[in-house]
Amino acid sequence: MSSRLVLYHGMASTCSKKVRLALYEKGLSFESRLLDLQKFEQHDPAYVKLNPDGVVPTLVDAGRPVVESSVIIEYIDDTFPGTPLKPGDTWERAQMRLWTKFSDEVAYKAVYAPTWTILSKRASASFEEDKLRSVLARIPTKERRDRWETVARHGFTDAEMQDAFDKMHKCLDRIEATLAHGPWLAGGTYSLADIAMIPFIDRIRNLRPEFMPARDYPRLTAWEAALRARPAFDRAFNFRDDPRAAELPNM
Ligand SMILES: N[C@@H](CCC(=O)N[C@@H](CS)C(=O)NCC(=O)O)C(=O)O
Repeated sequence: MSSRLVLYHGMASTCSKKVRLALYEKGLSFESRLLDLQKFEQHDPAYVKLNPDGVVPTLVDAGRPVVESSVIIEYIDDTFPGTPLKPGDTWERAQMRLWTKFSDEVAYKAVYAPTWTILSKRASASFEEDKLRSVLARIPTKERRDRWETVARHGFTDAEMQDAFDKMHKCLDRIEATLAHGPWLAGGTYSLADIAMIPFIDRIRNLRPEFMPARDYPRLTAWEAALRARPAFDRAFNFRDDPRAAELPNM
C-alpha cells in the first residue's frame, strides 16, 4: 500500500534530518525517496517540479508538495495528531519560531561550506569541464549554480570558512545562554525549536568537536544528551528505513 506521505530527502542533509526527526516524533510513517546529492539527483527536472530550488527536503502529502524544512516541520505538527511539537504558551511559541528562523538563517550557513568541502570529494568526477557545464546547466537557481561552481572550481575561501566557524560559535553560545531558562530551547516544552537546531549542533560536533568542550557548554551538552536519548533521534539521524541508506554518506 502506498503511503500518504512521501519524503524526498538526503542522507547526510541537516535539513532532511530536521524533517525526519519531526516525522518520527509524531510517530508517522512515510515512503522514503533518498536522493544522492553528490550525483545531483536533486536537479532532475521531474524533482524540480516538486521543489523549484532543486534542494531537499520535500514532503509530499497526498500528492501536494511542501518545501522548506522549517515550513515542513510546522506543517507536520499542524496536520497530524500525536504529541504537539509547538508550545501552548504563545510567548514560548514565538521563541520557537525565532529558533526555526535562526536555524535557516544562521545555523545552516555555519555548516554549509565545511560540510560541502568534505562531501564534494564524492562529486568530483563530475567536475571535469565538459561534465561540469551540463551539471551546472540543470541547476534551477543562480545562487545554487554559483555555489556549485565555487565548490567545483576552487572551493571556499579562507574568509568564507572563517565566517562559517564564527557562525558555529554563535550557535553554540546562543544555545548555552538560552538554556539557562530551559530545559528546552523554547522554555519548558520540547518543540520544533529543538528539532530545528539539533541537526546543526550534531554537524558542528562532527566537524569541529573542539569548539564545544563540555566544560564551556554544560547546558548545551546536557540538552544534546537528552535529545540523543529520544528514540526518534536514532531513527532520524542513523536513518535505515530505505535500502539506499547504506550506500550514501551520512557524514
Ligand atoms: N532552506 C532550505 C535549504 C535546503 C537545502 O539547502 N538543502 C541542501 C541539503 S541540507 C541541498 O539540497 N543541497 C543540494 C544542492 O544545493 O544542490 C530548507 O531548509 O529546506
